[in-house]
Amino acid sequence: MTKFPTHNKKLKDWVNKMARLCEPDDIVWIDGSEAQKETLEQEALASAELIELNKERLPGCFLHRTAVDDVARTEHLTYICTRRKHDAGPTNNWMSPRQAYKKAREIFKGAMKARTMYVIPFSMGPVGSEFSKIGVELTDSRYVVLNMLIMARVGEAVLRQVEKEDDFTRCLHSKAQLDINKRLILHFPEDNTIWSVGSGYGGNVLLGKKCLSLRIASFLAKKEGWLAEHMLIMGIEEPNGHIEYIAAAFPSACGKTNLAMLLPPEGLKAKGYRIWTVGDDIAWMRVDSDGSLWAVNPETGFFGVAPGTNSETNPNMVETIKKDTIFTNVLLKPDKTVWWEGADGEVPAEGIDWQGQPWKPGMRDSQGNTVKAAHPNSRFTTPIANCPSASFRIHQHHGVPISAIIFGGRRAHLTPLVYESFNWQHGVFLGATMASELTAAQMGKLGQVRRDPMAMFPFCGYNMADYFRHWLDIGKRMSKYPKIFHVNWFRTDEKGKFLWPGFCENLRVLEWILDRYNNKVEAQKSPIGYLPKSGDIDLTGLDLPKENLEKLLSIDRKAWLEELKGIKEFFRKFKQDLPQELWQEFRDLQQRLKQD
Ligand code: GTP
Ligand code: SPV
Ligand code: MN
Repeated sequence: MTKFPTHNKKLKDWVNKMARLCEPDDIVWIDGSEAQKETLEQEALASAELIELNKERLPGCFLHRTAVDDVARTEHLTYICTRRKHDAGPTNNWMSPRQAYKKAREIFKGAMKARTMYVIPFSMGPVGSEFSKIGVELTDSRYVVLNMLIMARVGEAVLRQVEKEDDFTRCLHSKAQLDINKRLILHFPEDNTIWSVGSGYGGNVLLGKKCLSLRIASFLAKKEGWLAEHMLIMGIEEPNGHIEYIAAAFPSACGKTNLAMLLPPEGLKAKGYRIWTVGDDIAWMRVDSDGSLWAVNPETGFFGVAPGTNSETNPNMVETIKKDTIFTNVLLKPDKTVWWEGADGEVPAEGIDWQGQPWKPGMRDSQGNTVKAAHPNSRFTTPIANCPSASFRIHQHHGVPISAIIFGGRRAHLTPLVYESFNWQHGVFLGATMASELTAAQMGKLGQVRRDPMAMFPFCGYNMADYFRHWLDIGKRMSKYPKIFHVNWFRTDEKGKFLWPGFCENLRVLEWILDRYNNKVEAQKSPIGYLPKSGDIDLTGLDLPKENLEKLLSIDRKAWLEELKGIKEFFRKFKQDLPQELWQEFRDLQQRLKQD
């Protein structure tokens, strides 16, 4: 066995213990060096975990294919393992820690035989910032190591931090047999521990991301008085140089990445806005001594959705992924570049699809369905540092002050393009009652509407009723509130066509949001919140039929009263735990909808 590069007893004991369980042939400590990364890449090419891409056109880029039943987060195999079931709440799968460890131990036992166990010390957030959390992930997957090197701060400096803090989140991962029947994603918030086995898919195995930075972090955040959220963070620079920061929670594959790095649309160019990307998936926020809310992005990379990414929808991302990027489950072209549905350029005449099979456009499977070149949840892992809009404040320990919080979902009907909450408590109600149509980001029924409070349904590490209470409490601790808004880019007309062009045009809505924050425009009161007055969303240069905007901002009272039934059913799941304030908001909304 290799030498330990640390004297920390907790860490050494734990690594030894896990190695006895998993029985790897060897243990390698990841030091964050370029040389070690290159060695791992070479080994991954030799073992066929990675395929090298065109060195001239995609320098430093690789392709990886997962098992066909391992392409998205498996929420039904994801558990919160607290001693009391009640602490996991009605929205989480629960297992007792004793049973969970026992079940998983059987799968982990000897799982790393003939493999190397990598020890990855990582920091979520700048190393040493009081905002940051340290984790150590043990894994038998080089793909995981190489992804973690992009997504988190990894290496020596982190080890020194572990020694200083004498504490870290214990993250154990093994591919084991990649058997979906022996797959478990287990969280033990009370032990600061994560065990993931039987998967090789991003959200299940890059344990710093959803598992630590959302599920474990949300639990810690509740205890320590801050917020861990599924949110993008972006800065909007006005022509005078002033930058206003916003955070937005949209469910998986609902447009966080696109919004976080948009380029101003043609019609607004004259106004001279510039967008700065702080993060596209996770925000850690706390109330600072100035009484306002400050946010950091704990990650250093993007794990973005490939399909639909092109120079029109997301030019900054197209630029970012030209180098140092790992592509997962996309099409391999004969010239060793990659392609996906909705990518730039012509549809390739042939290639190797995400399942490793020869592919041609228009191919059909045995059931007559079109064979996709890339999996709908195919992704790329790429460093934020390569993004042209990367904010200069990414590494600042303090983060950025937040002026507005935006909640949003994918709703074909009902919710308007944008509306503003009456106050913080009403804003929390908007977040708590969010709903969205399911996407390919998790295994399950596409398109089905489910309630997804604050886009955290799959990621809250404790009872969501307590989470709502925590949001209400945070509001009481601030003297300068961000305003809370709700947006929906996905409303459709009778023919199912999107009413709003979306993507870069969304800046027009952000502009209204900031104008509201800065008291520059009035708004129109409606039963559900404040709506923009006609003319207050700048549509310069946009060819949007007038009736579209009317439809986008219309409120169908009957449909809203119907929606209340779904909300009531959802709230009732929390029994007496649901904060009374939210029932009050519910009754007030009901009354407003029935009035006038
Ligand atoms: P996760 O990484 O899964 O947490 O999701 P995300 O919210 O970052 O998702 P992403 O931005 O990658 O969303 C991708 C999907 O949203 C693609 O299908 C895009 O085409 C679609 N999308 C993004 N913005 C818009 C928009 O403004 N309008 C419409 N209609 N679609 C959009
Ligand atoms: C999501 O599904 O919300 C993601 C991708 O951001 S994953 O990390 O796979 O969960
Ligand atoms: Mn996400």
